[in-house]
Amino acid sequence: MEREIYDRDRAGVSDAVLLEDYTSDDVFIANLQKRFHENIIYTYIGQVLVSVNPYKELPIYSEQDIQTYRKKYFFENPPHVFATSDNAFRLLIEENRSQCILISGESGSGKTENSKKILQYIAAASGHVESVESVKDKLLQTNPILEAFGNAKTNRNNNSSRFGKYMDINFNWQGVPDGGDILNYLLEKSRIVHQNANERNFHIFYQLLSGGDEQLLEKLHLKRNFADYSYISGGDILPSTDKNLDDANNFKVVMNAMNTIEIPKEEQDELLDIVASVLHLGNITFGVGEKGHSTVYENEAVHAFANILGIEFDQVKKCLTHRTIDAHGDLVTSPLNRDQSFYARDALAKAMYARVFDWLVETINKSIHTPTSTSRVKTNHVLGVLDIYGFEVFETNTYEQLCINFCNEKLQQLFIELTLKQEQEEYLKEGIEWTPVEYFNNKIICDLIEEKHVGIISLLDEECLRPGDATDLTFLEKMNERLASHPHYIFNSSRASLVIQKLVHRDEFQLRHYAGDVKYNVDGFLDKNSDLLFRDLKEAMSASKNSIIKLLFPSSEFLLSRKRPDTAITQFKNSLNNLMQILASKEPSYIRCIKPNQLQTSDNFDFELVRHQVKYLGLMENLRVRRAGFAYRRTYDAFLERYKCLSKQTWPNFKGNPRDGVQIIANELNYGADDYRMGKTKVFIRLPQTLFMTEDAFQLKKNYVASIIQARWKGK
Ligand code: AD9
Ligand code: MG
Repeated sequence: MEREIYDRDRAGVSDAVLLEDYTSDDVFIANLQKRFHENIIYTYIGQVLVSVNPYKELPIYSEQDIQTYRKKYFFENPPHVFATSDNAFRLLIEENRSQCILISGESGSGKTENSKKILQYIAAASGHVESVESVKDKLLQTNPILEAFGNAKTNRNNNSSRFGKYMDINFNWQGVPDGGDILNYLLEKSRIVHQNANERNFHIFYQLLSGGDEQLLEKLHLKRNFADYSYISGGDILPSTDKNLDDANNFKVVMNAMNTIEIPKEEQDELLDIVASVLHLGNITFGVGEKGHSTVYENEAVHAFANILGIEFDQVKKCLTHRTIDAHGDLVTSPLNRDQSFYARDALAKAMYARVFDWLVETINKSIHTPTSTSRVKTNHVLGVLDIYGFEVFETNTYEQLCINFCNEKLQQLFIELTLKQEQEEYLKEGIEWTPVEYFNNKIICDLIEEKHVGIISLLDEECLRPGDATDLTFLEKMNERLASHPHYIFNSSRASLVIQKLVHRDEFQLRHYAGDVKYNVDGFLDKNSDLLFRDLKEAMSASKNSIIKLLFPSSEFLLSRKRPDTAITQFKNSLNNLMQILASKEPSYIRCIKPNQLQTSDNFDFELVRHQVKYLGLMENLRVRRAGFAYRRTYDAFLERYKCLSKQTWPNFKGNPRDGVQIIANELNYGADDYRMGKTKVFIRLPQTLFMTEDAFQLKKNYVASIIQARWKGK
């Protein structure tokens, strides 16, 4: 039976480029809504895939669905993440052009789920080759491990990724994945020591307590009760019915995945030792002793912590209550007060966990690196997938949001570089008449944040390194003074308008981002950016018998280096710039994810919530640019090869110049003069409708020919 694939207009339009009024966000969103209520969650804007989280399992990801999208042109099937995957996969394999798929959207919009579908598609579509099955399996199994350590339940998403992730999948000459490489960004380490109401710490803590057997828990001095551990009982500790939060079962899944990744048993044990030791660390408390100095309450937690990590008990006590400073070569030790001890304890917990997370990523990388080349391979056979936080605009935005929104500005820059510029250049190269589209170039905002010496990051670093009385507010004053005249920097001053004075408080500044205005509160900026760890803590860690901890806190860090390490935001900036270089060397595809409601329920489409996301994802601008140009283009050869059956003059073989052949078909199908342009090597089609019409004629012809052949066959 002929399968119905031409459901383009079954609900709304499958490509927003087809909307009559493409300037109205109401119309655009109504189209998404209509489709959503028909369980059609994917829609295109040209080549960009828009995905709306259905919050329910839809039967659209089966093996048969994979086959439907295998080796098909983009426009032959309804929009789908498999179409985006197939398109990238084929450009990679058939044309040797390395690819990346960039997924963005706010928390809970479905980025991670879509990224998993891409991996599922690639694993299935690349066929069954015995020698690499184990590599594919490993690639798939990286997810449960990283999710256990890097995901948590938040108010926005029960399985929220609290880190950004970029994964390269490498392919061998047969077009089969034979390795990969993962880069991770900005783990939200503050979650280790604090969670908001109804949120949780990272999954692994609950998994260990729920899924570890008696013997293991005894060895780790742990009880099965979440409420016993202060680091994980601040938020939500109630049992949940969410499958993502089936902790006991997920523990087994994670441990199995570690076996698949071939993390040696001893390292697995040491890893769990560290997880347990962080729980114990959180239970260490302090009192006030002589002269107001901090003292450690000698409870079970201190013993357990020292014991598990193999650090002398006295050294643990000392490092949590003292601070040693290297004053021009002289080591000077002074006691901490109680508050400082709590601060040191939390800083240690965060550093331990964040470093272990990096170690885990590196360990996974060692296991999945391509056998033929040991590290970061620079072949053309690479498909990258970026699953990273979208723009964040909350009631209160702070240091973390600045980092995240900076990242989004950089990605927008890349989008402009790779897509808009490239598009305009192609028209020029092909000699197509073309009025350049106006678009806002956000370079000015990237510069405002990252330019050397004058940008926000430099000013923040300057304040962090300045000895003496630097505070969050002196940092703000400095920015207000130096950036006062910048058109994208807004702040409260006696000279500002009353509206701004009311809007932006004295401890805030506002940035005019490409997607809209965001206010940032400076509270905590210096502390988070300096990210200091007292020397005594590093020294104690480096004395640990746990070989992972020993490796992660090398003595060289406090013995040799006098130079301060880069600040957190500078490290982030450098890793982002590195990422931009990696992405710029590839051809991008975009998936923009949308969350339909805040309640995480199915069949509920909150129009205003979606409007907000459409704005911050820049979708209307996407659509405007796409409409202004030509939606599709194809080389004359490729176009003729597919559609030559549509004219007697070109069928079965056209002997002349392919350009003339395409012209014959365009005439035959009555293309309007404005519907297409003939370039030097390609035909450019303005709207998908024209292409759909061509494709429909092609399908009709194909069916007609097939029925004639069938009739003849029967007649015989
Ligand atoms: V976060 O920034 O990491 O907090 P994501 O990654 O954007 O976020 P995620 O992919 O984790 O969101 O999706 C959230 C939840 O929505 C998932 O746990 C699923 O329960 C649900 N979801 C998302 N996409 C789909 C889908 N295509 N089909 C069914 C989905 N459920
Ligand atoms: Mg995610």
